[in-house]
Amino acid sequence: MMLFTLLSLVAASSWLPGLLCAPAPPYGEIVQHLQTEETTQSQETAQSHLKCDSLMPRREWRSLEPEDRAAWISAVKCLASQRYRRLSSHQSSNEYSPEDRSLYDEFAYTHNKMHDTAHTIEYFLPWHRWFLNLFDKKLRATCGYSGPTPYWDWTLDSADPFHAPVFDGNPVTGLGSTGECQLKDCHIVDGALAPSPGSQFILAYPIPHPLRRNMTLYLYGDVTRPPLNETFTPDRVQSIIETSPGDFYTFQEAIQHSHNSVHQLVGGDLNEQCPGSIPPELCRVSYTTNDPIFWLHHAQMDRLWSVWQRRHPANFRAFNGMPLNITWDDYMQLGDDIRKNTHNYDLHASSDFMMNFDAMSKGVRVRDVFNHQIGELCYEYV
Ligand SMILES: *[C@@H]1O[C@H](CO)[C@@H](O)[C@H](O)[C@H]1NC(C)=O
Ligand SMILES: *[C@@H]1O[C@H](CO)[C@@H](O)[C@H](O)[C@H]1NC(C)=O
Ligand SMILES: *[C@@H]1O[C@H](CO)[C@@H](O)[C@H](O)[C@H]1NC(C)=O
Ligand SMILES: [Cu+2]
Repeated sequence: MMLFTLLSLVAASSWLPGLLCAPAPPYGEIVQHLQTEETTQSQETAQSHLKCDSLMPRREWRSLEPEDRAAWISAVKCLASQRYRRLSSHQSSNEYSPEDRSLYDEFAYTHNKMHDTAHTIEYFLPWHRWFLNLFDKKLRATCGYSGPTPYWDWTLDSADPFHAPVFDGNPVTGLGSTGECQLKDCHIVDGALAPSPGSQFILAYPIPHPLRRNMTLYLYGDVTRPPLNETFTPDRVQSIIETSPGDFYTFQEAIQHSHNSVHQLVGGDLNEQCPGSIPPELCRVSYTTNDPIFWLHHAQMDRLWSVWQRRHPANFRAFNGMPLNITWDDYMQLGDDIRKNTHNYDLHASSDFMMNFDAMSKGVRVRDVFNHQIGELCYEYV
C-alpha cells in the first residue's frame, strides 16, 4: 500500500508543468539528472498497472491549432538551447565537450547508442513507444509544453507528399520544407527551424550543423525504382493492419517498410545522411532524431501499432520474434528451413525482455508498454 502511494506521487509529479524555458545556464553545468536504472522489478510491475488520472491526447499535426504547433516547435527549440553534460559514468574521452551538446541532442545520442538493440528486430515498436514517451515528458517538464502530442499521418499525404502540412514553411508554425542542397549542404531554409539571425537550431551530432533535409520521391534519386510513396498509401497501410492477426513480427516487418520510405523520402538528418564535410566511413551513425519530424513520424508508427493492437483480440499483447507456434526444438530440428523468406528472427524474443535506454531511463519490459492507457504512459490517439 505504501509502495502504491509513493508511486502515485512519483507518477503524478512527473506530470506537473516544469520550469518554463529559461536562458541556457553557463556551459558545463549539469542541467538535469536523468534517471538511472535503479528501479526494481516489483516497482516496475506495480507502476505499469497504475490507472491514469487522465489520458494525454495525441493529435495529427494538421489538426493542431496554429498556437499549439508554434508552442510545440518552440519547446523543441527550448530543449535544444539547454546545455547538457552527461553524467560522469557515461562520459568517455572521445565525446564532444559539454558546451556543444543540448538536452535535445541527448535523444540523438541515446538513439544512436541503442541503435542495434532497437532497430530491425522485434523490439523496434516497443522500444520507440517508451523513447517517445521520454521525449514527450522531457518537453513538458523542461520546456513547459502543454498541448497535444503531435503525430504525422503520412497516409493522408501519400498522393502528394512534398506538399504535406508538416513541411509548411511558416516561420512560426511550420517545420519547414526540403533543404538547399546546391549551395548549403541541404540545410533547411524555411520554417521555424531554419537558421535565422534571432533563432538557431543547431544539432551536435555527428558534428554541429543546422537541420538538413533532401527530399526525394525515389530512393538514392534512382527514378527506375518504385516511388517511395507507394509504400505508405492508405490502402497499403490498411491491408498491413488487416493481415497477420496475432503475429506481431509480421505486422511490424510490413509496417517498417512504410516507415523506412518516409525516412528516405525526407532525406538529410531524418535519413541518417551526414553533413558533407564528414567522410562516409565516419558516418555509420543514427542521429535521425535530429529532425523533429522524427517524433511525429514515430508517433504515427506508434499509433498504427495501437490501431493494430485493437484490431483483433489476438493482437493486443501479441509479441514474437517469429510465428509463436515455432519452438526452439522445432528450430533445432528444422534448421534454416524455418527461416525461409524471413530474416532477423530472434527465437528468444520475449515480452519479458528488459529494454535498455542508456542513461535516459530505467530499463522497461516490453509487456509494460503494451497498454499505453495505463501506468506511466497514459495517452490516447484522438
Ligand atoms: C506519389 O507522389 C507523386 C508526387 O506527388 C504523385 O505524382 C504520385 O501520384 C504519388 N503516388 C501515389 C501512389 O500516390
Ligand atoms: C540529395 O539526394 C540525392 C538523391 O535523392 C542525392 O543524389 C544527392 O547526393 C543528395 N545531396 C546531398 C548533398 O546529400
Ligand atoms: C504453425 O502454425 C501454422 C498454421 O497455424 C502451421 O501451418 C505451421 O505448420 C505451424 N508450424 C509449426 C512448426 O508447427
Ligand atoms: Cu529509431
